[in-house]
Amino acid sequence: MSALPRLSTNRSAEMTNGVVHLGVGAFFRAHGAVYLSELMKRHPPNWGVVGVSLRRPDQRDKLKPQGFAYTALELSRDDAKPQTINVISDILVAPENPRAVIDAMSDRDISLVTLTITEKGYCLKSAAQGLDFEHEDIVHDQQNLDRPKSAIGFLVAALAKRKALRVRPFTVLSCDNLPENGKLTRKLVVEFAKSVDTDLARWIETEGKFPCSMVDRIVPATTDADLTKIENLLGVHDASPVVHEPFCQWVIEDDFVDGVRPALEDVGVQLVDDVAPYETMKLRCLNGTHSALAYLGYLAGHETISATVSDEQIKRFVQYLWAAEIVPAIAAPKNVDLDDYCAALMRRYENAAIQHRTWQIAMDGSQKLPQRLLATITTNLLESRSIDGLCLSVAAWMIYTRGQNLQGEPIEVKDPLVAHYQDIADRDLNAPDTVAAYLNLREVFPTELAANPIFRATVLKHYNALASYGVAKAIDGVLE
Ligand code: CS2
Repeated sequence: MSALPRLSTNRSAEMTNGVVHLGVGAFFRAHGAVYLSELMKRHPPNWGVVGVSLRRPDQRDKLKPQGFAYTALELSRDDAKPQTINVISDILVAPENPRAVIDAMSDRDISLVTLTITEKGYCLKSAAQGLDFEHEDIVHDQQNLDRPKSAIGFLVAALAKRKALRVRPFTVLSCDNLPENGKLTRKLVVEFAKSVDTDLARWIETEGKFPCSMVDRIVPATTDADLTKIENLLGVHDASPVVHEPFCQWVIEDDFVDGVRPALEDVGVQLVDDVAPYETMKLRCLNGTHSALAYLGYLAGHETISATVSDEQIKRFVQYLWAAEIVPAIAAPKNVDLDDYCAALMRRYENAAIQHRTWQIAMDGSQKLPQRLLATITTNLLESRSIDGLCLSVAAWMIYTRGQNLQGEPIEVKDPLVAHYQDIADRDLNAPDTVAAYLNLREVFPTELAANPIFRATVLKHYNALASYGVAKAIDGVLE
């Protein structure tokens, strides 16, 4: 226990809540909450946040004794800038009291519900197939809508309560790295609502708003070393700070229920008519290469992204991926030069003050690959462009999720499909059969792509190269 005084809140007594946020992990606390905190300094403080932890009490337990204030520490190569964030007024732990969450969401002062629940929090069967009605939380919520477990269940339960109380719906703002995240969330909420109450589904369809958004800031998991850094900088103990890079971007489709929203444009948020070009750029240029770096970097023995790109050959590989396989496949948003965007991304990756573990990004690959890598592969196949570097990245994911690195040491694989990967490994198949078994995972690979002979052969070629010769030689095979 630290001998230093605890960080405490100096929140304005006038602050009222306007937002409920589901998923109070490090990303939201270093991104959306930072924008809202900035906003509250200039406007009447009526966009305070009630946070909801859908699973564990840890965040609430750490933050409650400090009045839900915490430090956001911006780290660049030669500077560390702490800022106290004071916009969260409470954190509700859903499993302890799901009704309290529904009540908070149906409060008429709340006009916005934001979400950072990660890809798997949406309980998707696959992007094309929609909601997974066999998911245990969805099955549970259909039968117990008064005490849901899933985010989708909470959204529907709270919207139902608002409808019954004749309160306007809140706007649902998804802030997760999924394509057309707003449209997708609308689709899942309406599908679920239809399965419990068709009138409600119709009301949500006609009255509800689900703007799409693109969010961007690199936020590694907080470590004990970060806690110490903050103690040294501020002379206080903060039980749950967040660390982040200087870069920050939030692009939101300007489509809110009755036009009611925080004036986020005053604090640098871009409110636009169409988020799609921003989102495609970010998912494919940033998240696509992030996943490639995570698997290849981990297999090459690198612990962090900055260490991975300090390997000159891997750096050249990422630059090749952008130039030859990713950028030519996408349309730039207005006034954005994609080459400049990618060059800036490389500088962000090189920021060694941010210790972003390859293992952290490698997590939940089954939920990430489709929008980050496979979508670009599909475009390139249609447009007869190279898919070599992207397929090497997919092959690296296959090797990684077998659960052993190239030296035969165990890897702790975190992914909803981990049992399937284990099953494939246990069958002790040869390389072509292993690749075929992976390509049969319909949760990840769309049928048409999985059947494409060029794609199959290219993944197998790189799988063999990686398994036989390691990362450096496999990359050589793409770059030469
Ligand atoms: C990362 C993202 O963990 C991951 O999968 O690719 O969290 C990434 O850091 C953010 O999307 C950056 O905005």
